[in-house]
Order: sequence, then C-alpha cells, then structure tokens
Amino acid sequence: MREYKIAAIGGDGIGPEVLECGLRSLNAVAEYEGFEFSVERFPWGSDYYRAYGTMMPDDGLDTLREFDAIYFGAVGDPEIPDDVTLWGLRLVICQGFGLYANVRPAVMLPGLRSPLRSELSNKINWVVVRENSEGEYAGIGGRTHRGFTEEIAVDTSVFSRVGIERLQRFAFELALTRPEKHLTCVTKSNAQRFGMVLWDEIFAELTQKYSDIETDKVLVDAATARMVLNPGSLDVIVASNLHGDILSDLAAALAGSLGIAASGNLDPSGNNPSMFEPVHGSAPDIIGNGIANPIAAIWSGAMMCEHLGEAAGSSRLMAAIAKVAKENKVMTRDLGGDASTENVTDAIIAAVRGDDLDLEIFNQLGT
Ligand code: GGG
Repeated sequence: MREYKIAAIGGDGIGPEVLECGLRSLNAVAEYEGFEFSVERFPWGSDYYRAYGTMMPDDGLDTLREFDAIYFGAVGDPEIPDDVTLWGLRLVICQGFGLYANVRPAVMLPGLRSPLRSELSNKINWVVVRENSEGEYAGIGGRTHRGFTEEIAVDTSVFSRVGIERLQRFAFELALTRPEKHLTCVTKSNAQRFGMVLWDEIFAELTQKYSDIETDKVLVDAATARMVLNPGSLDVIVASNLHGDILSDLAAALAGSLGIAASGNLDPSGNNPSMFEPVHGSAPDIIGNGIANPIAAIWSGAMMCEHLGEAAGSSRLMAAIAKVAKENKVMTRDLGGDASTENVTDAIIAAVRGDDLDLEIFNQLGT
C-alpha cells in the first residue's frame, strides 16, 4: 500500500486542535482511496520553548528532512515575543528547506457568505503565490543604541534575481494550469526603488516567455481595492513575502473567513519536504473552546494530498468540504453557525465516506 510519512507539528494555540481534525479527515480519505499516512507528532512550539528555551531542537531540520511532508498548525503565544516564536519554528523551516513558493488559494465556496455583495463575491477564485524565502522577511537587520533616544532598528529587504525568478516562474506555470490563464504581478516599485524594480523587470522578462498567459501589474495598495471592487479581474496573483502575507488575509476574509484559508509552503524541486498549514494563526483567545474552524487545516491537508500525488484523495476531500459548506448546516461561529470544531470535522468525514459525493462540486468552481 502507498504510505506517506508525515511530520505533524501542532504548534501553538488552536494549531494542535485543528491539526488533529485535519489528520482525522486525512485518514478517512486515505482509507477510502487505499493509501496510508504514517504520522509522527512533534511537540514543538511555545510550550517546548518554555521547557527547553528553544522552539524546536537544534537538529529539528535534520529530523524533518526524513519525511514526505510537514503538516503544521500555528505559531504564536501571548507570553513570548512573536518574532521569537515565528522565527524559531515556521520561518526557520521555510528558509531552511527553501520552501520558496507559498501557495494560498481563495475560493468563494457555495453556501458561505462574504462581506461583499454576492455578484462580486461569486467571482472570487484566486491563488495568491507569495514569495516565502526572502524579501521583507529575509531576517536581516539589527538594532543599536537600545533604550537611548538615538535608538535605531533596521530591517533589510532582500530581493535576489534567483529568488524572484524561481518564484515568478512558478506562478506563471501555475497560471498555465488554470482556465483563466491570467497572472497579476503585485508590486510597489514606485516607492521601493530597488528590490521591487528588479521584481518588475524579471516579471516583464518572463512575460515575454509565457505568451499564453495574460498578465498585468498593479501596485499593492491598488490591489487591495481591486480585490474588493473587481474580484473577477484577478486569477493568480504573485506577490512578495510581505505583500502576499497581507493580501492573502484579505482574500480569506472576502471569501468568508480566515478559518477556511489553506496554504502550502512548497519546495518545487522536491528536494525537501514541503509544509502545509492553515493561514490563520494561533488564535489564543479561543484555545480549547472547541469552536475553531477546522476547514483551513483540512483544506491544507487536501493540498498536501495533491502534492504527494494523491489527486483523487485531494479532490474527494475538497468535494467534502464544498458539500458541507454548500449545505450550510454544520458551520462554526466564524461562518455564522454554532457547530463545534469536532462537529464540522465529523460532517466532512461523513461526506468523504459517502458514495454519493459529487466530486465535481469543487472543480465546477473553475479551480
Ligand atoms: N499557520 C500560520 C501561522 O501560524 N501564522 C503565523 C504568522 O504570523 N505567520 C506569518 C507568516 O506567514 O509569515
């Protein structure tokens, strides 16, 4: 039987709760499709930091390297500075493994409500491709004169030709697989005169090579307005680390909730394990209440299935999510319902196991 080794890192806050729901759903789909996940759980995160002074062991990357994929929950704890937790776990994995393509789909599922009017929200069918290894989150900078009036802090953005080109090429290739074949380059080259200008130049070079793709370019501030006012004009969106981080939260909110936003941090070379995680953070205000939305974690699991070559399993999981959303009976609070995390997971698993599941329900959305 086909078996995939998964490293599961629940991390902080609601991360472990939603990840367990994701694993239950993944096991259900694997059983249906005739493959298996062999899961090892790692207790890394803020509790680990409180016990050992580090978010993960020094040889953590070597440990993870042995796995086919990493399934991640969330990071962030009110008692520990956010830069310590984020850099100690999520970013160290993304940079350490060269997971340079952060893929974040946003699709308006039938049955869900958007803050936009339905004639606009029905057009939301986007993939944000976020640069995930350098840019504004390169981690280069410093502070000096701490506590003095002259104190300064510097964060340096790094934009390399290699880093930009590989990411944008990935976005072009992704756009080629979609019906619209449209790629929007998000930039800020009017204000950021060096890195973003290189970003634009490389985009223009690649545009010449991908003549089947319709392209355009938009400043990040204008992109926010366009997402709200003209969502149908967007398809695949390629953006820097910071811009992609921000725009994908907006995309999720417009598509109904951050609680459904999934992501994959990919090493397209396949040399290292890619990592799949909900876009939402640790939500410490609702830990243990049983009300966190598991859909983002389950959708991320579907992305992991697809990455591992289990396309049928991925489609089944997505169809089950879409069915439960469309019925709109078992939804968590963020989507206007009163169901628990477990209720939603159970409904999705029941749909996965159903022989009458409409496998086209998600594909028909034009994804
Ligand atoms: N599961 C996503 C998560 O924990 N995100 C925390 C966060 O702030 N991430 C910033 C980033 O995506 O770089």
